[in-house]
Amino acid sequence: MTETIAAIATPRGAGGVAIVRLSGPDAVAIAAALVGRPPAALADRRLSAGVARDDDGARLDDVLVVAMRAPRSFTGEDVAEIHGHGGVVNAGRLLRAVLARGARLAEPGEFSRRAFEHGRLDLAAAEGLLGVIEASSERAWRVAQAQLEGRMSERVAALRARLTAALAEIEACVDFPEEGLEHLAATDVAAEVAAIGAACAALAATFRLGRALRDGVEVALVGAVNAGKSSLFNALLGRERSIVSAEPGTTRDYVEARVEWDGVTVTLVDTAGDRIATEDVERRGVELGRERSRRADVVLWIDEAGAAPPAEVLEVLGDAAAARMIVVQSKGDLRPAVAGTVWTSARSGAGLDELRARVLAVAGALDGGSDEVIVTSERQRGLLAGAAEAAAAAAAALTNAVPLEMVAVDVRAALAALAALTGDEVGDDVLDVLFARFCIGK
Ligand SMILES: Nc1nc2c(ncn2[C@@H]2O[C@H](COP(=O)(O)OP(=O)(O)OP(=O)(O)O)[C@@H](O)[C@H]2O)c(=O)[nH]1
Ligand SMILES: [Mg+2]
Repeated sequence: MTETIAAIATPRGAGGVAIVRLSGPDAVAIAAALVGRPPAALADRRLSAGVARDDDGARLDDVLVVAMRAPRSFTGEDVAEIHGHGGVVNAGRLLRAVLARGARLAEPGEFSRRAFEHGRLDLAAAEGLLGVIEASSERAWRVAQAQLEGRMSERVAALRARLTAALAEIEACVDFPEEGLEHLAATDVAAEVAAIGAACAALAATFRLGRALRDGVEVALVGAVNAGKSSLFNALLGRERSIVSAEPGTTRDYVEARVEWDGVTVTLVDTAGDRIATEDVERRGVELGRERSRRADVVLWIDEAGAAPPAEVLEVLGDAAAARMIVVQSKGDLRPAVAGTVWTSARSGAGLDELRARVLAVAGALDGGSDEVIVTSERQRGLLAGAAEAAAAAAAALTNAVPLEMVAVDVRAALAALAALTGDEVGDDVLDVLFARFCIGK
């Protein structure tokens, strides 16, 4: 027996309306009882006004109640919603009243999970749904809506269909070696499997952008004392947030601020200037700045003369420091541009647009105008990378004349990863395709 679950579906706090949502076999009966009516009195998908009362008949709130009976509901089960006035206490009282009538408090994500279990949305779409709810920029929202709409699932389904067809060819050759092997060579299954693997890898690689859109990117400004870091930080921010002065060693602690560039949330981190500090406070400040810079997605090395960072700085920044570093020439109004740097002036604003674009490019988040099918979760990325690896292994095995049974194992592993992405299992579809394409009865 499935239990009937209930939860407040609207955000906590003061608001015009709060919604208590129920799903499960008793959802409609509980909502109806709350307003003192029989379940049949709630017409499907029609709002009914009523007075919600607790078990003892005490008045709780004026509400609107709606029943959405299975299967035409979000979860695919009977769903009911109670729309009451907003407010933490009011919504809490309504929720307690439905719990008292037999509903159980829902676990996080349990409504969506039930929707998935009843086939109302697949796993990729469920992740898209989460992305829509969590989107902090228009661009992140667009990507999430495309995923909710099924773009990722369609793409994965197409790859699965191609891979299933390739597996069918391979399986046929396992069963009928003489006729099969010639057929396999003629259709060039190896090239097809390799192409599918490459497509999976390309899709997995979009996660850099997906993650940037979801979590934002961190950009640390580092350099020697007085290099103009805080001035550039303020100029990029468009307001005076960090203290600027001609005195070297002005910034003691790191300072953070958020901006949005091209729909990507960017956290700028201004750090204490690098020098052999004599005071404890400054030394600690430099250390904290370095720690912060080590985990930044992009590091701006700021220098008035446009000089590259010393080896010691690259060492401190650790892995792949050079790949995520941009050398920025500061105070450009005082000197001509040095080749190989981004030439900027905090005073005149020169070069700031170019710097923003370079930051997004290094973070892999440049707006290419086609943010349609973007991997937005580590789960999806891992599965696609796994599928890519297995497909590449299968393609290599095919060209190296490894026994076909073993090739089929790799192809099945790739298929299983793709199936897991949308939450399906590899079913009998492989066999279905095989039998449909070859005349087994002969
Ligand atoms: N002409 C000119 N001067 C600048 C520019 N940017 C910064 N300065 C000057 O350079 C000096 C140092 O600037 P800051 O922004 O405080 O430098 P910083 O790198 O944050 O310095 P510390 O925090 O001490 O490490 C100040 O006197 C600024 O006015 C610029 O674009 N043009
Ligand atoms: Mg500073």
